[in-house]
Amino acid sequence: MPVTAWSYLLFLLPSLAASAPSFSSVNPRTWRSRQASNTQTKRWSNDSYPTSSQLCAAPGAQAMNAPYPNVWSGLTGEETASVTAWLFSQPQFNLTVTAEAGDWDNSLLMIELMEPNKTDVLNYLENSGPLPSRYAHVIINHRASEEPVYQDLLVGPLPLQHDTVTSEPLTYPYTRKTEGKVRNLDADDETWQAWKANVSSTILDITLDLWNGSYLGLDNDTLVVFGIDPLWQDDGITRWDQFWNSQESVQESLTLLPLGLYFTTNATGRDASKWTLDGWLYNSIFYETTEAFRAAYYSPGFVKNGANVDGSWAYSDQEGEIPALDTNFPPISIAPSGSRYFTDPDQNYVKWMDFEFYTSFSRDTGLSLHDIKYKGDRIIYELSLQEALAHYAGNDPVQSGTAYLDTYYGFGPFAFELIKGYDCPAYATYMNSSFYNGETTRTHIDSICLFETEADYPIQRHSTSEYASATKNIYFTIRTVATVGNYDYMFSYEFYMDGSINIVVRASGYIQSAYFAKNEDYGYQIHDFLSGSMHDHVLNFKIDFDILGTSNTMTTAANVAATEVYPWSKGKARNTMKLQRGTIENEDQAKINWASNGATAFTVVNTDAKNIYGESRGYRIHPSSPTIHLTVENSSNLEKAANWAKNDLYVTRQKDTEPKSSHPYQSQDVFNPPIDFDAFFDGESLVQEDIVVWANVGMHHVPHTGDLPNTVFTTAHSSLVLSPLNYLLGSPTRETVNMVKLLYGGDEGTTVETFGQGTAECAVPSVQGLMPDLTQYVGDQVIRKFPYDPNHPYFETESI
Ligand SMILES: *[C@@H]1O[C@H](CO)[C@@H](O)[C@H](O)[C@H]1NC(C)=O
Ligand SMILES: *[C@@H]1O[C@H](CO)[C@@H](O)[C@H](O)[C@H]1NC(C)=O
Ligand SMILES: *[C@@H]1O[C@H](CO)[C@@H](O)[C@H](O)[C@H]1NC(C)=O
Ligand SMILES: *[C@@H]1O[C@H](CO)[C@@H](O)[C@H](O)[C@H]1NC(C)=O
Ligand SMILES: *[C@@H]1O[C@H](CO)[C@@H](O)[C@H](O)[C@H]1NC(C)=O
Ligand SMILES: *[C@@H]1O[C@H](CO)[C@@H](O)[C@H](O)[C@H]1NC(C)=O
Ligand SMILES: *[C@@H]1O[C@H](CO)[C@@H](O)[C@H](O)[C@H]1NC(C)=O
Ligand SMILES: *[C@@H]1O[C@H](CO)[C@@H](O)[C@H](O)[C@H]1NC(C)=O
Ligand SMILES: *[C@@H]1O[C@H](CO)[C@@H](O)[C@H](O)[C@H]1NC(C)=O
Ligand SMILES: [Cu+2]
Repeated sequence: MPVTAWSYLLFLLPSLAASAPSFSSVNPRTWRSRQASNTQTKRWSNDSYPTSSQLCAAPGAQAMNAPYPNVWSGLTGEETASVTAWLFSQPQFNLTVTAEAGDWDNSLLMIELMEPNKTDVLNYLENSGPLPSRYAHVIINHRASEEPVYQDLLVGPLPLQHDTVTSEPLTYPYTRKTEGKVRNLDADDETWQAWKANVSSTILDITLDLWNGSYLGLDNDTLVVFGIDPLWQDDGITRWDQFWNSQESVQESLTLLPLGLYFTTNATGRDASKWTLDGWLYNSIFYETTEAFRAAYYSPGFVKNGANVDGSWAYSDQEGEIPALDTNFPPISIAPSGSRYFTDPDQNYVKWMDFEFYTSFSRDTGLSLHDIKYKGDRIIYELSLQEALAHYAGNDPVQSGTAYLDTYYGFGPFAFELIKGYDCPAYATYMNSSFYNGETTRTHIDSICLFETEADYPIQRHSTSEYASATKNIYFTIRTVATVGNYDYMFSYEFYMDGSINIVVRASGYIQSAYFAKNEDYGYQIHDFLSGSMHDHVLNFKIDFDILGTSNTMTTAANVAATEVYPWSKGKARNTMKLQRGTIENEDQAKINWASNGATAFTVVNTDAKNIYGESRGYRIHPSSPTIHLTVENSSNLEKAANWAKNDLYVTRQKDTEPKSSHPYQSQDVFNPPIDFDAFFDGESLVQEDIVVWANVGMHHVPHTGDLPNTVFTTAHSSLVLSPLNYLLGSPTRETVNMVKLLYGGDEGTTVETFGQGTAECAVPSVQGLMPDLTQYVGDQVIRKFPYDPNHPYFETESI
């Protein structure tokens, strides 16, 4: 979340193009018949551990062919290069190569696959219809204009044939019909940097006196200036900015170093000569002019507060006394038989036990899952992050004015290479992710991990005086981490043997803190002059359920208190409870909060698919750890830009015109954003229709001293679980052999029944040998797309 002007400068709007599907004229049927699984298991090379017994399997997923080509996979390198070349050849776009583009040049921000319409994909999958045609989604940063805009375009069909290429404004996924254009409030970034330095230089005497520091727009600046996001848009464009101390080491402590001096600028329009400095704020006193501030500063009795200064308190390195035995190597898991799942790396397809799905990767939201099947039937068409909000509050205008909508920065570009053995178990397998940035495709190697692991509790047990039984709880995870500015979001999708899917978000990294002065109502004082600035994290997920077909209904079952007279109660009323069944009939009823006391179960069912007992088969959705919606009502920062954050969950009719709840440039026009989520709700029936659930996870985060130096994943954690409800006739957890039954207490001693469990009679290399070689960590790979030379694709390699 919190990336601010400083990092925004560095990362100016990259984008995506994921790895390449090979498309041939296959339909799902013919493709499936070609499917062959290759279960050959790789073994550890025995140079590190020669042994007479067989070596345990090395990591690496089993290979198989996906049942059909991944229609959600990103553009191939050639496709991206062809679209780039075509765009540069069209005079109407008037493009300048990104590296040379200034504030008044048009440049190419993004090229990625336009996700195909569900209508077309289902026609392909279910009616042997044609493969959906492929289009590129392009965003041009149109700045050669008095009114700069981001222009969303659709270019295609792919592959581009030069005489049939069409490009049109992309409008159908947005509720606002403005030809795919969104105004760009950040077009004048270079000018803005100069403005900030100019303002700051006018009080150099004061910054030197207060902090022995300067911000003059020079390389040797010792202060940083950044402020609100979104900008205030109710009366022209208002900015508020704050001085921050700069970090003194490689550790990114900047957001812990606020200095408590703020200024506001009316930055309306592109002509900086018309911008005005509208005042200063220090120690809760507002000064309308620099002269007034300076006069007060040099007056007797002016109160100067202290500075937050970088130091080891803000560093995440080991510090303090090492606990007893902590230097002994801790427990680790191993996968002696190798991976027990399949992937088709060319198609980004994954299969584990009775689950299978495809993945895609986008600039805005990172990893998405598609066509999730359980026991051969689709249960979810799409499971994807939509947006992440971090809404702050405070007694100062910068905290009060901050409500990051993080798809602006994008999750894709910040999904860095994972740290093997730390972010994911040592034996995990990995996928790469790619995104488009400034005429290059960047690849983050090993940025998505896949692994099975054993929970620290069994999924089932029971015991009596005669027997004891238990079943291991082995589950499968696909995970990615995005470090968006100071914050690290870990996204995990976990699949369990009971048929449930857990959507888990964790947060770590640096908090964005506030200056302590008079901020008690908005956070705790956590360091010398520091307040942990209160904020809400709300993350919206799209869950497009398809339970045994697309005709689905959201039902409710509430535990309600009741007073009942029964035939057997001899006329006496009994105080008790009942199950109250209901249905979310239409979109007027479809903005939902979790019931108090967890009373109501929400389940997406197919009422035409009843089990033998007459109950509708379905999947329930419920929090598996606390979730929240936004505390702030009618946010002055967000206006209509995050209407999805007001409730816990929503149900809408699936529409090709409503594929997403948010757009990366919502922050640029909060009163009239590209997608007003409220506009999805127009009273339509939701009974046995193709419905989509939009559900929020998140946390109220009031940082305390334990958030220093970094927030920890244990408590900054929120999750939702989707679990079968009357979906099968019994528990599918009985299918695994990884269970045991002990018959004991009889005359013959104890019998151990293992149900045909596999054994692990193999040797591992030394335990140290199981640990990955972290010197192989490489950052990202950059492949130039324009000018494109397929024979010499590597243009530069640098980390971001
Ligand atoms: C690996 O171990 C086997 C069995 O001990 C041995 O026959 C073989 O030569 C070893 N291979 C290498 C490359 O050391
Ligand atoms: C094309 O962009 C340049 C700046 O890169 C600008 O000076 C020029 O006016 C633009 N041309 C047109 C026709 O808009
Ligand atoms: C996807 O659906 C939208 C809305 O119906 C439509 O405008 C668009 O043309 C469709 N895209 C394709 C590639 O058919
Ligand atoms: C910053 O100050 C310099 C020197 O006075 C001036 O040339 C420039 O136009 C100013 N920039 C802005 C954005 O105000
Ligand atoms: C002030 O900063 C300068 C350079 O940034 C440094 O050389 C000097 O030692 C500092 N003075 C104090 C008193 O910290
Ligand atoms: C910073 O750099 C400028 C320009 O190079 C120089 O004039 C100034 O003295 C430097 N300031 C410090 C504190 O080193
Ligand atoms: C900012 O300046 C514009 C004119 O450039 C003006 O219309 C607007 O009212 C000003 N806003 C504020 C908050 O002063
Ligand atoms: C990831 O990229 C690296 C470097 O190009 C490549 O060696 C590796 O095979 C890729 N991994 C997958 C799973 O495609
Ligand atoms: C928010 O807006 C709604 C609808 O306009 C209104 O009913 C409610 O009172 C407002 N709440 C606040 C705190 O302004
Ligand atoms: Cu937080």
